[in-house]
Formats: sequence, C-alpha cells, structure tokens
Amino acid sequence: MNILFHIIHLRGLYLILMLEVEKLVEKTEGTLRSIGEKVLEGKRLSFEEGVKLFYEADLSYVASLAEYINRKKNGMFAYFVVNAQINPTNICIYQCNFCSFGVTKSDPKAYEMKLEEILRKVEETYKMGGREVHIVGGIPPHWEYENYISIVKEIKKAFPEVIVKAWTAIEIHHMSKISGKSYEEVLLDLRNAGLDAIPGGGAEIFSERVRKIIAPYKAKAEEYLEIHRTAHKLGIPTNATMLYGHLETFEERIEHMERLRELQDETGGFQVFIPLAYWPEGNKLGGKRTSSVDDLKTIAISRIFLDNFDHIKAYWITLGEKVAQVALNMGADDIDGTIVEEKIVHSAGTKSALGHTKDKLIKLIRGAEKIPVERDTFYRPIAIYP
Ligand code: V47
Repeated sequence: MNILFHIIHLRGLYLILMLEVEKLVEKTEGTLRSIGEKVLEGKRLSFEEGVKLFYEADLSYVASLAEYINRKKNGMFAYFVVNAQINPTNICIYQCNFCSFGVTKSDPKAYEMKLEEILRKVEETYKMGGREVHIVGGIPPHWEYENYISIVKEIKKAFPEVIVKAWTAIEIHHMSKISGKSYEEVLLDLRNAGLDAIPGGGAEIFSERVRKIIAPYKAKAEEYLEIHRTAHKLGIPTNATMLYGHLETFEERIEHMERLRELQDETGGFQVFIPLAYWPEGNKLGGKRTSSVDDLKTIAISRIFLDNFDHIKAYWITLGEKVAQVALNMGADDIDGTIVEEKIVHSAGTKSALGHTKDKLIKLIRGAEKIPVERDTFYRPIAIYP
C-alpha cells in the first residue's frame, strides 16, 4: 500500500512537471520560446540555439526544459553505482596546466601502487557489494605497454564478476604510441585482458585554442574521438566528459557537445555525458571555481542539447552533494557512485567527503524526490529502492 501510494505520488509529480513546462514555454517570448517548442516536440537544437541558452536563458527555464526531457527518458528514476575509483599512479609525463594530481617521477608526492595494493582495493569494494572499478591515473615515463594490460588482466582474474572500466583515451593513445599498435589492436588487447568499458576522462575541452593552453601535450580532440569511435565499433561502451569553468567560452562548450553528438549519431556507443566542473587549487592554471548556477545550467543545457544521450551524470565529487542532488531535478539522472577514494579532483580543492555508503547515496537521491536505482556500469538495474 505504501509503495502504491508512493508510485501514484511520483507519477503525479511527473505529470505536474510536464504540464507546467508546457505552460512555461507558452508564456515565453522570442527565440527562447521557439527553442522551448522544439524541446516539447522532441526536435534537435542547433549550435546557435545551444549557445543562446547559455547567454540568454535563466536557470529556471533551462532546468524545466531539461527535466522535461529527463523525465521522458528516465521517468522518476535516478541511478547510482556501488564502485571504487582507483588511481594507480600520479606520475605523469603530460603535466597539464589544469591538473593538480599529476607530478613528475622525482616529486616527493609521486606514488605508484603495487598490483597487490590495487587488488586489495578491488577486494574491499567487492566485499561491499561493489561490481565496478574505475581506473584512471597518470602516465609514467617508465611504464611499459604490459603495465596497463596486466592491471586489467589481474583484476579480472581475481574478480571475474567485477566490471573493469579502465584507462581513458589518453592512456590508450599513449599505449598505441609506445607499442606501435593501432588503437584497434590496443583495444583488442585490453578487451582480451578483461576490459569492459572505457571512462570518459581526458576529453577536457575539444577547442584547439583552449587545449593548446591547458593541455598542450596530451592527445588531441580528434584522437580522443577516434579512440572512442574505435571502441564503439568493437562493441566497447564508453563515457564522455567535458571539463568546463576555466578558459573556455560558451560557444566552445557547445562545440564540444556537438562533436560528441555527431559521434553518438554515428556509433551510439556513448552511455553517459559527464560535465566536470574545474577546480583551480594547486595547479599552474589557477583561476576561480565557477558558480553553482553555471554548474546547473551546464548540466541542464547538456541534457537539452545531447538529445541522443540516454544519461547525464551529476558527478558529486566535483559538484558537491547538495548541487548534485539539485541537478537530479534539472536534467541529470545519475550521480556516479560510492567511489571510496578519489585523488584527481581532491588534489584540486574539492571538499566532497569520501567514504559514502550505498545508504547515503540512496538518501541523497530520495532527497531529490527521485527513485534510487542501483545500476551496473552499463546502466542495467541491479536493485530499485522505492
Ligand atoms: O580527465 C582533472 C578531470 C578527469 C581537474 O567516465 C579535473 O564515468 C576538475 O574523467 N578540476 C578524470 N576536474 C575523471 C573522469 C571521470 C570521473 C567520474 C566518472 C567518469 C566516468 C569519469 O578529471 C580528467 C579531467 O577532466 N580533472 N583535473 C581539476 N583540476
């Protein structure tokens, strides 16, 4: 009875929002109204319309449109995963200006985890019921091709049930360089070792103007996209990110999303888009953390613009729990997971407390009046908590 009441209540909330958004669009004038009408009709926005939303629409307008789309796609469900992030080393040859995590080999903060330590962390997650490990780190000058392969292989050997989401396009590009193998050959080697999916890191911002300043040495936008294209063709699902809130313009944010949207039209292999808010402490680029309003507008506009993406992730590590919770009513339908340990954004100043249990994430989602769904890496539901 209680559950039935709950479902009717949520269904009511869903329908009320749909009607309110239709009324809101009717009351709006000019181009913003025609953009709203396009959203209601399920039509795709142009580059210019995406940019216009950033410059001219207020948060409540984009949030309403985004949530309208989100509820059509995902109903009242919001996803989380019981997972662990493992950052096996912070030694990195690239030294990107926005990054506070990567250091040189001689830096006193440099570390490299031993395989046993990595396996111990996977085991802890496994015992907690976790079925995903997300592996991303630096690119040490002395690591060989086998180092990357064997981490995946050993995890899969010890924990066959664990889904391994490992190595960004940046690591895969590097693996191709040091081995002389094509992207396809590298990806096949990784898949044979047990790789299941590729995380979205390393996209930063595709604009060549900004990339030259913030990440001059790492793989270019075209290389990132080509690696994801190749993975999709091999049936390996991937995620996509965008680092925003540093030097990029609104036009460059939409350009970034447009390139992802084009690739998604071609392959359909992206599972989720994750806007990552830039944190400025402890790196060469510096600057200021952008506002929460900008965070929420970026999430909402990405939900509206990326009509061929099923999911938008509000990554609580970069947003903070409260903003991530609000984002679940402004277009996002996923908050990532328990994570356990995270060093990349924590080195750059985020204060998001770690060590969240599954119960805490369920509570966070319920606080947003959404139905928590524990998922696996591929968005297959594991359990629903009405
Ligand atoms: O690529 C680095 C970002 C990314 C900073 O695929 C920073 O499900 C903010 O990609 N401020 C790595 N961000 C993390 C990542 C990710 C996270 C969660 C889920 C998934 C997924 C992927 O972190 C890097 C970079 O864009 N990053 N430095 C910084 N100062």
